[in-house]
Amino acid sequence: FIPEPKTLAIVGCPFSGGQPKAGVDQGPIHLVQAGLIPQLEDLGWKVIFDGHHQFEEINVAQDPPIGILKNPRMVSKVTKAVAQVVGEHASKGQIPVTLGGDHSLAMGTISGTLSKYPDACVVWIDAHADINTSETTESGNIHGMPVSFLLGLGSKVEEFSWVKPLLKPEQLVYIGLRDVDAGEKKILRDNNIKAFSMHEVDKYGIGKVVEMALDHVNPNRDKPIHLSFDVDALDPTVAPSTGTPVRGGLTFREGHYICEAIYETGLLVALDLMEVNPSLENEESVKQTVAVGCSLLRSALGETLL
Ligand code: B3U
Ligand code: MN
Ligand code: MN
Repeated sequence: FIPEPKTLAIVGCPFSGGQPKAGVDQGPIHLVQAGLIPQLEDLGWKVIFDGHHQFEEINVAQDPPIGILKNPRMVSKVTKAVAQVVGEHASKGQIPVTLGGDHSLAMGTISGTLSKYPDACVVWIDAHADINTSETTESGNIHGMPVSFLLGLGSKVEEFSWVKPLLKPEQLVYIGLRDVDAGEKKILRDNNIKAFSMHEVDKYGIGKVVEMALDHVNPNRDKPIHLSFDVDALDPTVAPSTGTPVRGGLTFREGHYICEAIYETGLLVALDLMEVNPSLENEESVKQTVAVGCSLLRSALGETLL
């Protein structure tokens, strides 16, 4: 039995250390300034927001690469703090809504969710699989790796030993993939991880894809759901201001449909919106991307068309 929480906790995470482009740390500030909180209150939620996390106590004097992993100590410490905060909100029965920031933060958010709901499933919406290990990553950017840490794949990196491999492959499903590295494709295959790429979205339509995705991770529709939404899952014409745009993405409606369908299950326990970067593209693009971000969150939290 999962009590339906009526309270949201906004976890603003101005963090960019999992990738090289400045500005993604300003994503959460822009989302809140665009009116996200009153918009969610208008849907009937009690919304807690204690300000953006500054990670003040997190001080990493020197952070040379470990192997080729960039900013490993910083990413580890910040995501560990996020896990703590998300876990605390979840244990109070609140729905943590984490605003990124880059997607390395999901190492923290999902660890936090699983600490309270060990049987939760993860629905990961992204152009990318973010499942590189320290062996397969070519960029060394940790935002391309959080899923492998959560699953406990690849050789262990001591700095990240706090991340417990609590996620099992059958608890994870992807939608929207279209830029997956060769090493990642092998990982997905070897571990039998269910993924619906844009090919399947084209073939079956988004309604059927979401149904099949939920049938895989949540066949009886009785397990808590963590939705981790990377805004780059959307087509760059819909969400241009993001660090690694990939053409051929989800339409505005496909993205919103996913959020609406997850809300309709009544099983949502945690939500991430990641990779909004307000320093990329022009002012109009930034406004559009931030507005789409707010609107995806509203859809995942109960806004309906009728
Ligand atoms: N797979 C590549 C690219 C990438 C992953 N996530 C994003 N980009 N946003 C990597 O760097 O691991
Ligand atoms: Mn991502
Ligand atoms: Mn991505």
